[in-house]
Amino acid sequence: MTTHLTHWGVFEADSDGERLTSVRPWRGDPEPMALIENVASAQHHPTRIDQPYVRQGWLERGPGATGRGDEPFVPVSWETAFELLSGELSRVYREHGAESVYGGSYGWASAGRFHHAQSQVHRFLNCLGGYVRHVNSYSLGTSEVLLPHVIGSAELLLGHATAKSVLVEHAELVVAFGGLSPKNSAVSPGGVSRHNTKTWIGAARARGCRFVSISPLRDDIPAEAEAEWIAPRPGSDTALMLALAQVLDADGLADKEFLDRYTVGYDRFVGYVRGEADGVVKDPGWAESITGVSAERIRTLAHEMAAARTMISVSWSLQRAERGVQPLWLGVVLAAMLGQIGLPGGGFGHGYGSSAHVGEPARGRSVPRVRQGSNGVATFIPVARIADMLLNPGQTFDYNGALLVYPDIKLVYWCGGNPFHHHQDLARLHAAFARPETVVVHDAFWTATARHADFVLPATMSIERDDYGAGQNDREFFPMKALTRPHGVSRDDYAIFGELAERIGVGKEFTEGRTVDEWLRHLYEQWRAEVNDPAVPDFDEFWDSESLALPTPDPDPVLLSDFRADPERFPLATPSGRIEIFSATIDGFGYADCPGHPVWLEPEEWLGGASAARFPLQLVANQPRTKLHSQLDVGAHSRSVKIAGREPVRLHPDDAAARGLRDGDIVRIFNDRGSCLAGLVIDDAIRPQVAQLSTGAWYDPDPADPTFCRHGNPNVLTADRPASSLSQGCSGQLALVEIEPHRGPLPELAVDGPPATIASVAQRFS
Ligand code: PGD
Repeated sequence: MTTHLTHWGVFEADSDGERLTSVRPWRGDPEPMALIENVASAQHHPTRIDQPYVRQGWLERGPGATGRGDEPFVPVSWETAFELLSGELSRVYREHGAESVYGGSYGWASAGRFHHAQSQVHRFLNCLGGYVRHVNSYSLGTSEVLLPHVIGSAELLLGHATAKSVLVEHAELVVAFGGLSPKNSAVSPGGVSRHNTKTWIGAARARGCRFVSISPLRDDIPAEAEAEWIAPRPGSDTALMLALAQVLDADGLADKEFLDRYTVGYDRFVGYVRGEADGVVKDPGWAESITGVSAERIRTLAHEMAAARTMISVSWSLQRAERGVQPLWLGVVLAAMLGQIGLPGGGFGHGYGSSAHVGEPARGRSVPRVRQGSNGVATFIPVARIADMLLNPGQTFDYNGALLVYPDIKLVYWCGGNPFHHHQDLARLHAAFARPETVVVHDAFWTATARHADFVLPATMSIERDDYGAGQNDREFFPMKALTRPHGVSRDDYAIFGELAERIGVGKEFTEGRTVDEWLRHLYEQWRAEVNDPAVPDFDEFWDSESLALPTPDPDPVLLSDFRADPERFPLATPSGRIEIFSATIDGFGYADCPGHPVWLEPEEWLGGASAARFPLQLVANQPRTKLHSQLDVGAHSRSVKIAGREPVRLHPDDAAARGLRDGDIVRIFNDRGSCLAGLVIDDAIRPQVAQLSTGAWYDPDPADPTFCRHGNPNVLTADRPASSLSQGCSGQLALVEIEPHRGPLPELAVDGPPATIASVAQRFS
């Protein structure tokens, strides 16, 4: 029996060396997740990549895009793959330079610090001279850009939030914009050992805390919260928040003392709320017509917030949308108006329901990690601008006050991510991936991204290699011993890069002459020396232990308590040192879609807009419940909820009835960008006029039509439109759609098996 860490939890497993024979939740986890069932069932699935492959056209004609994503693959030996790919990398770096290589390679990959896929690919490409990188994430692309202007740093809210234990003890009212989703808070980058969402929410409720969940989905908060459910039109939370601010101001409930001492720009903001410039008072009546929430409830909620110790929580999903800057900024503004920032149980939180690590006390120390080296290329893109970059080399674009230029990319190297899962408007991404001369992908599975590559190199799963890891703010550091041998002839990303580096002449720089075992020891012992704590054992003792407990110096932190106590001594890292309700910096950028303080700006796609006449349902493309992103979509738990193999879409009974749809029907969801099939689940936990189709079904395009996904990937429907000029962040959470019954025979899926391969060509190249 050995334990193993995943982003979604720790499990104990028995193995016969080839496969896991039994998998159980780790004894230490009070709320284990069924997601662990995906691991063993996916390991030897037919979609596992068993050996290296090269696209037929690339083998026969050399670098060039024609046929990418459509042609069959040729199985080749590792020797052939290394020979061809090392030659191609050398050619591209020699002929076009490092700025022609996109190595941003976004993705969650697997838990484990040494085999962290992005660290490995970045280190490798840095040894070759560098690469065009990405900044920010799909999760938090807007927060990461906005929050430094408003409170000085995003990390404050993510890594140093008021602890959940403090909320349990002190919060009287939690107003959760975007809910407190139990499925999202079960996951954390790098792993989570003890799930606790239901526990802390149940304990707070038992103490008398009230929860108000503001979301189109009733189950965006656990039943333990016994929450009041308020369901505004998706994308209209900004108007609701402005009306709450208006009541606080008009009814004399705003904490003037706090606003004067700790913030700047309130006057500019409150003038807007009062309608001084545009003549529109942002009162509850105004907000009711936008949000659909009764003016009376908005008014009473503002009073309840002012009367109680109130935590305003904004989920990450709210900023992953068009105009995503506004509700996030307003969450901070409302908390400032209540004057409770820095007090236990009050103030502002961002992501208590979005990732397990938010609200866990910060660890006193990090864990060992691989050094990525230095990048010889300065050029970067905000991560969600990948398709724009590939389609528009040389074009300029805005980002956080700068005017940047897209580079001309010849080679894309992806390792540990699935852009044909995570990006918006997949047909457009399909067109963008037809631009580079060569695309290289390492993955364990035949994802849609692997199918859009020229070189497909089989990577091990984390259960097939030795590693160690700990999630962000998680208190357990786990040895992760290999549980089985690798599937087929797959290799660790490190081994693949090591061999390529050797052939290109930078082997010593990449491997520093160490095997995996030597790296694990070296990094651990280096870390142990830095930590200098007698309680930390040597590597051998750690390796044979179940886990090592990591200290948390302050188990019950309160966000910004030091700033509240002494704002002169502990200023924020904003230009004013205070909370910026009006940011002169952002105002100075002159973006029409992002002025200097939060405002209501109609999104292009929302139920109150003109396009809702043709597409009257708001699609919520949120995170899935039965897998992490697209990972292990072929696993047993993920498959258990599919309907005729398609991803489930949830719809309110009234909307289903209006379309003559029945539970279990296969439906077609469509808009002007694309369409997909899905299996219908009728559920009154969904707000009327909303359809919920989570992300994660592997994109399975009709061979003749990349806009049509046969499996149910919502990203054929979402727009590749930045959340704002400021952030250029992902806005994939919402889109307008219509739904109708699927007519005609059900098309077969192709993505649940391997792609077409040609062995006869292989013989010529072996
Ligand atoms: P994953 O499915 O986790 O999705 O996008 P991301 O690309 O991170 O992809 C990880 C891939 O890495 C998998 O294919 C897995 O098999 C592979 N992998 C795992 N371990 C290894 C390894 O060791 N080596 C190699 N080479 N490969 C490995 C997630 C992204 O999607 C995120 S973070 C968010 S928040 C976004 N959310 C939304 C959303 O809310 N709505 C929409 N419409 N779209 C979104 N997309 C974004």
